[in-house]
Amino acid sequence: MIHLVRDRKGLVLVLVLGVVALFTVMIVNFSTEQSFDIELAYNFRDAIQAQYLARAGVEAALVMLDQDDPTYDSEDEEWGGFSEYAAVASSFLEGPVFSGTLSDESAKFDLNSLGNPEEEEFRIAQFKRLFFLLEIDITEVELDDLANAVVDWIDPDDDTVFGAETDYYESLDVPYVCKNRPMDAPEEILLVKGMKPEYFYGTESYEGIQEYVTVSTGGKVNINTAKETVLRSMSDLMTDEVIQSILDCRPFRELDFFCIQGIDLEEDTAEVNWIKQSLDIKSRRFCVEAKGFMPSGAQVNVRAYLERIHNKARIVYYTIH
Ligand SMILES: [Ca+2]
Ligand SMILES: [Ca+2]
Repeated sequence: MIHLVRDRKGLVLVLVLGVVALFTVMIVNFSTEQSFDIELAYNFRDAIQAQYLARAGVEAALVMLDQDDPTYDSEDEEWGGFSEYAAVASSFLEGPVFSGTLSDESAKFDLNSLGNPEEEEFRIAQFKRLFFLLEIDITEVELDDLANAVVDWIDPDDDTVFGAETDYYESLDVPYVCKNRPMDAPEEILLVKGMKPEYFYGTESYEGIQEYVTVSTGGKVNINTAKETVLRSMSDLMTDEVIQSILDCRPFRELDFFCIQGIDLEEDTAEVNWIKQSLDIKSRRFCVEAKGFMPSGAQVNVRAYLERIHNKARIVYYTIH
């Protein structure tokens, strides 16, 4: 614990979270000077403080990514220890609790890559393989229809070939229009024809796709951080031997595949070339989940997607739940 506190990044977190302490003083003064219901004011104060506590976590993640080496990304870097730093920083707060995780979104399958016509064939196959690997209870026909409907949801036209476009969505009891643009968050897939909540969140008998899908990473998967199931979903050529050798070779500091066994990556086929093109060693999109918790029970969870462009991280999506 002590070495973490002394660490530069740990101190950054402590400093950022110190803002919360200042905010506490401000809010206390505010609430005691009012004549209206004090308890209401305290509840309001705690909710706001929990919110700022979570927000401070997002700021800390931004600082961490700004200081990170952008030439490669792997969990043995300092950002991979975000939850530990958060725990240390939280121990400096008397009463309030802060916790959080920082994860690489390029570890997952980018649903928006289904909208890229150049690789549609491989992406649809990957989407379907992911459902198969997770043993999701869906028939082949239903899965074909769902994959086509996701493509239609994202593609800019309103021409239905095999999937569903605005005509279908406008005919629903609660009508809405087809997005015809990339998804902003993975949960958006729940709006697509044929997608059931259990496919996303899972059931007692199978895991849903929630932890394996993302949006707008650019489509490439980071070979350093990718979940095994995501790597496996790319192709039938990604056998146990290939996956194990990738895990053994980590972390990759350069984009070379000499270390990978069990697949001939020199083979000049469309599938092998697509696999190579779809792998990377760095990421531009990260997700921070931050939770602020006050002793009174007030709790705020924040999820933010952070995008790092030209070595500068910024928030591109922010939700409080
Ligand atoms: Ca890095
Ligand atoms: Ca469309």
